[in-house]
Amino acid sequence: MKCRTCRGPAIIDLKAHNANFCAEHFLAFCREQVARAIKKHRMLAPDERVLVAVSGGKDSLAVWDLLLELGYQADGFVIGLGIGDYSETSTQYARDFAAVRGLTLHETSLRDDHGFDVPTAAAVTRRVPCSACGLSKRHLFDRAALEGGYDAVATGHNLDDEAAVLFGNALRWNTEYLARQRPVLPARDGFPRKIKPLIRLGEREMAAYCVIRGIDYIVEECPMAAGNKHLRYKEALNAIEAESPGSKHAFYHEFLARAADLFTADVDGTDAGSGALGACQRCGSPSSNEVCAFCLLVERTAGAVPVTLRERAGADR
Ligand code: Q46
Ligand code: ZN
Ligand code: ZN
Repeated sequence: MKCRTCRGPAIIDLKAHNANFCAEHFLAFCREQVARAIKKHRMLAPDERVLVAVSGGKDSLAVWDLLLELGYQADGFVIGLGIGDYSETSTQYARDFAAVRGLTLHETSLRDDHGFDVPTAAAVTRRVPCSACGLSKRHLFDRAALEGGYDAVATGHNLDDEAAVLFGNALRWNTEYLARQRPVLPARDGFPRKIKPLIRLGEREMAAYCVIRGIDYIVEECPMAAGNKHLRYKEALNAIEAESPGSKHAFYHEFLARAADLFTADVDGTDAGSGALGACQRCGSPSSNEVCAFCLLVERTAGAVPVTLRERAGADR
């Protein structure tokens, strides 16, 4: 197995690209894929500042590293979600990554700064944990980016993530979500631009990237993701990919090239935004209601007896 670039011994084979690479040229390949995604989808201008939504997992640390390698001014932001040991450990990986490299990492804790955590919010709202968690992450990342004067928020969603979401939305022809599934959401209504620079790289590539770059990350999945539909969609796509390498890439990127625009009208027709959002009376964030969904969650969870992960798991059975 020889490297496509230098013909030296290769350490990874990428069937979807019909290529093998040595460590050095694999890293160059990853940088090139991110640079291509940024350029093609106009994610960032060279002098713009970007805030990376960091979880401590491989994708978010890799995207932070790659943006810095490509010369962007990138700082990190991590949220303590209060999901037991998982949150403690993942936040520590983010801190260590930043400390070793002398980077700026902003931090907030749901429990310490906002009075609740994800397991408690899930119990109070009687909804799946990812619902309160996703809402809190979006709100806090947006707010941190605006307060810090960042031009964009970058997330570590990779090709496997995006293909799985697309698969789920296409299975049910969920046109409202299909219309929003783009690697760049422009700044609007007081929300910062959102970008996904890893859309040309998959899980396996990101894990290899971290190993080669010496990036330590939390390997275990969030314990609250168990039973998540996206995990099953990923498995289904992996089975297809094994038979037909390159399918995931074609599925997602051909959607962007040929189909995504067909759903644009839905965005303008159904999104409550279109420039008319007011400000939340509590926190000042853009909101179509007097009080935003995050502040309502803070209000609903105030005074609730904290639910530990173990109790929550028991309640699910
Ligand atoms: S952290 Fe939060 Fe994820 Fe855990 S509770 Fe769900 S959304 S799965 S990326
Ligand atoms: Zn090489
Ligand atoms: Zn608010």
